Amino acid sequence: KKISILGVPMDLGQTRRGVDMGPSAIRYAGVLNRLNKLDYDVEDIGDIVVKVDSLEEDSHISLKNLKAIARISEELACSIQTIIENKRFPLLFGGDHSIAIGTIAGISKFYKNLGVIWFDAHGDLNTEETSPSGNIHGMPLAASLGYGHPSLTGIGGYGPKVKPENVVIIGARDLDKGEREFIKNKNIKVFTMHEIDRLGMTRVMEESIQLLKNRTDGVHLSVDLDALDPHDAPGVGTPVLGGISYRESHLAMEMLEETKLITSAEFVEVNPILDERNKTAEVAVALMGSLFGEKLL
Ligand code: DIR
Ligand code: MN
Ligand code: MN
Ligand code: MN
Repeated sequence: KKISILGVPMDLGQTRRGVDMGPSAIRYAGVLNRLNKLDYDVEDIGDIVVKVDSLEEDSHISLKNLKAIARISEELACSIQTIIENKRFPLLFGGDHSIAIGTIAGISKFYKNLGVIWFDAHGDLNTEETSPSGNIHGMPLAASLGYGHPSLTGIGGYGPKVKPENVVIIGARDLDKGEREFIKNKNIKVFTMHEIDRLGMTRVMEESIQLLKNRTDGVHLSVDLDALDPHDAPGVGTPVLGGISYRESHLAMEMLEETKLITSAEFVEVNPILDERNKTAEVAVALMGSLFGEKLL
């Protein structure tokens, strides 16, 4: 398989500084060596340029950095399209989770029924109306489903990108009121930490894979590092106690690898300023190892 790595050093979707350094931290944690060892043809095409013009934003809009995020998302969607046209697997490094709007806009054009597996402590299902923060990193999944500001839902010139029945959220433990209603109304499959505790990660992954396997023609994996317990992944902007353990997260990646279901992936919210000796970037790279076929024996 051929992999193209693309960094998206965008921190405009939230207010903690440092997540723009995520791509460097992940590269520094040795991702290229790790994937090369697995006999992949890996190319690193560098980072998207994230330039901010302070005069660009409209102060009447409650969504923070809306125009810049929309502009960068369009560029990201274009870059991803090129990667897929070259028959390569897009592997993205964030940046905060708002990058997923552009990622999914680029990918979804190639699939009639794109599936999405969303590892996150949060739902990222807010819209302008329901968001408690105005932070766009809390909205990318809603935008991809076609809900939210038209500048976000219309990236790539089309939408919705994903159908609610093709989405699985895993690891949720901090959902806003509006997000809970959204999940109920749209009947979105969510494995909260409660289900992970009760069923075990094995069953959760078996059910997720079963759900998406026959229904989708490609599956995007979106990993917010805050899905993991802050003990294992402290370098994130919005840590929430009681998350997925290091081993559970690896088991999930290993099971996905066995099924060969995943056709694109992104690892987001790594914030080296909040991290402990690059631990969170190292966890992200280790998870990529498992996702791409590293075996314990
Ligand atoms: C919260 C936090 N639900 C919001 N979201 C986070 O601002 O919309 N997403 N942290 O990763
Ligand atoms: Mn997220
Ligand atoms: Mn999150
Ligand atoms: Mn986030």
